Amino acid sequence: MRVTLIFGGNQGDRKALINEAIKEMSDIGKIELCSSLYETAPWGFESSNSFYNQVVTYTTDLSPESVLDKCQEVEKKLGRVRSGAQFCSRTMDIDILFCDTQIINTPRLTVPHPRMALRNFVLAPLNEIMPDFVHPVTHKTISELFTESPDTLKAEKQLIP
Ligand code: PH2
Ligand code: MG
Ligand code: MG
Repeated sequence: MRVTLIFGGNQGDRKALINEAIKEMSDIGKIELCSSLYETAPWGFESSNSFYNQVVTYTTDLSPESVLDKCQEVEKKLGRVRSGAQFCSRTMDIDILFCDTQIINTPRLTVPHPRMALRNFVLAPLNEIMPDFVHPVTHKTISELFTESPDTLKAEKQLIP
C-alpha cells in the first residue's frame, strides 16, 4: 500500500530531527513522494516555538498497525516524551494521514486523519505533492480541501530546504 505520513516538531533541531525521522521511517519501504519542508504556526495551543512539518508518501508491505508501531518507535528514539496533554510541544510527531483509500476506525488508529481538513500545516504540504488525491471520506480533492480550509494559521514553504 501507499501510506502518507506527516512529520512535525517544534523542539530541538527541528530540521535535523525531521530528516532523521524520514530516514528512519524508510525501514517500512520506499519513498514515493516528499513535500518541501514547511514552517508552521502551532495549531491548537500557544507556543513561541514554531513547527516544522513535512509530508512523505512511502510504499510499504506492512499493515497500517505495523506502520503505526514504527512511527511510535521512531518518535521515542528521537526524544518524544508523551505528557498526556492533547496538544503540546514535542521533538517529533509522526501521524498517518492516508493508507491508500482505506477507512480505518479502531481504538489505536483513525485513518484518514480526522482533523486534517482543519489544518493548513497538513494541507499545504499535502497539496504540494498530491493535489488531485480524493479524500475517501469527504470525496473532495486535497486542493478543494485546502481552498476551503477554515484555518488562518501560517504554513510557509521553506525555500532553502
Ligand atoms: N501537531 C499537533 C498540534 N499542533 N501545529 C503545527 N503547526 N504542526 C503540528 O505538527 C502540530 C500542531 C498535534 O499533533
Ligand atoms: Mg499529530
Ligand atoms: Mg501523533
